[in-house]
Amino acid sequence: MAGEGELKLLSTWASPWASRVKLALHLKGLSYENIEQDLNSKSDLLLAFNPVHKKVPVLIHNGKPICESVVIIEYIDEAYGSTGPSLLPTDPYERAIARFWVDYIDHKLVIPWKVAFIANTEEDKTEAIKQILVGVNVLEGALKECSNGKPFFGGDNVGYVDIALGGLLAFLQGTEELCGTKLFGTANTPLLLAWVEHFTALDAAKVALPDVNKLVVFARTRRARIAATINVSVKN
Ligand SMILES: N[C@@H](CCC(=O)N[C@@H](CS)C(=O)NCC(=O)O)C(=O)O
Repeated sequence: MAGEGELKLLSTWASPWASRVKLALHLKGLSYENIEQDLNSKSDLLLAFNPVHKKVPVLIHNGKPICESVVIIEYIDEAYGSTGPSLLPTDPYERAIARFWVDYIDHKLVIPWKVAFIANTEEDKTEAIKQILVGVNVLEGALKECSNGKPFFGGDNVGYVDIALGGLLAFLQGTEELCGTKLFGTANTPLLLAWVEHFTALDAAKVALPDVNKLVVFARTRRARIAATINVSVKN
């Protein structure tokens, strides 16, 4: 059967993409072996199982690798269809809508977030933050539409969009410290603010998400390293 057998996850504790997969695995009630990776010195296992991108997360199911967080979540949902709750809606139209919002999160939140995080001019940073805030406001509207007054994008239960956004949550919560802007507020995003409370209270979130303060320290160190690399390559 597709959903039987051994699950291993190549991940790092700070990776929001790996957090997505951990959330999906916990929500489905699946046990797995987590194999923490050192991205500064990539393991033979990671290079062998994700030779194209050489990135985490990689889920290894009965010895076969699956890469890319959203592909992995959909795989888990399909391969373990009869185990735990469904993560994607069963209705094709609702599935398409959920996929649309996950794509929106990856393009309209994540891309400008990365720019704001490493921007070396105030102008670039301000523009990127403006784009993130537009994205957050659009997501507030999406939550209103998708949730029908329930706590999650998936309604009463956590679904695909919740997992995709939830994996990023520790980074989004650290945005004020890392980029100088608070993303969720009572005035502009009351629904997302309530969503954060509901989401962080889940057992799966407690297990899968990193500590925000630890993540902020880690991200600052990483940013300093990226800045040093850029300076070196500019000088060369
Ligand atoms: N689109 C990928 C992103 C994965 C990703 O960027 N992983 C980072 C860790 S957060 C990584 O492994 N980076 C290693 C590298 O870039 O060499 C996904 O959704 O899984």
